[in-house]
Amino acid sequence: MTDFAIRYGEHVTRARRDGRPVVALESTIISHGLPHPDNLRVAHEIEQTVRDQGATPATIGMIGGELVVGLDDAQIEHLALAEGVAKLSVRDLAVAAARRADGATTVAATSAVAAAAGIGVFATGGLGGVHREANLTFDESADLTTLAGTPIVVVCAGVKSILDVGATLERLETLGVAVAGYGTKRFPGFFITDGGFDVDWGLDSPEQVADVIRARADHNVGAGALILANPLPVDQQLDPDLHDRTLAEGLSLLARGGITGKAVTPFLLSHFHESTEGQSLEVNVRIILRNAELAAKIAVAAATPAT
Ligand code: PSU
Ligand code: MN
Repeated sequence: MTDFAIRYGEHVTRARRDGRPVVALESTIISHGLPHPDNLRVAHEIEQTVRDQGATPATIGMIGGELVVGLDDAQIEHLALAEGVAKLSVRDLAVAAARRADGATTVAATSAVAAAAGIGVFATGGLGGVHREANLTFDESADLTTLAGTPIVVVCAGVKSILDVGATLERLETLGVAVAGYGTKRFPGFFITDGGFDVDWGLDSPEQVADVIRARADHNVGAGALILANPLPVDQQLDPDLHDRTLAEGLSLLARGGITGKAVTPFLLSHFHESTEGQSLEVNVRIILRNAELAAKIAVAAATPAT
């Protein structure tokens, strides 16, 4: 008999047993989205932020082929610091397990695993989406198609501003993924507060989001995710001019370097972090921590019986 079953960290097993709120967290931001050594510190800060709100963090990733929901500190440190940690989307999970790989899970893989584990709320930084010039490269993140069939709330700051935001919103509509702004009906652009597009719905409190979760469960119609877009306050965003310059430069380096596929997102993020001398990194960390806090509040509200 083989056994590739999902493993649960002890803290997550206890929380599930007692019916306490759990928030899923991804590991690609740790291994591939943030530079060393900040990534390890931030990974712990994210978990602490979730705990401070009374929820249990379940960081998801793969260690030696074991798919783990609720990595412990040593496992998180390993994914943060080891060389050669794979970036795993959903399609990679079984192959990586069979090869006994170490891997970090993307939004797509983390949401799919979290939903399989019965976790309803997930916090990340920015969603993957349709890349600029996707009409030529066909580069659209598997985050989108996976979320079409995954009943989970993803708290994010919109899609990364390195993407084609308008095209991504169109694809989310086609794919049946719900989108709501948190406290706004403008869709944020990750590093920048306003991504330039309206959304149809605004939700204003963790309780309102918990009601959406309940309505979806009661209706039992459709299986798509809810993307809850939580913008940074304007005074905390990356300076929009600096943002636009850095992005233009990054995109031309990308073209010159012939960088494609799953290397694109990590390349652009690290270009931002280097060429803004850490300003974008600070913003990125702020985004993730704010989303972790909101996700934890939603998980707590969803675990509290509605009155
Ligand atoms: N958000 C961040 N930093 C990241 C990512 C999201 O703040 O590094 C990661 C997520 O794991 C997302 C992935 O799923 O980037 C998208 O990669 P791609 O475009 O190759 O699908
Ligand atoms: Mn891609």
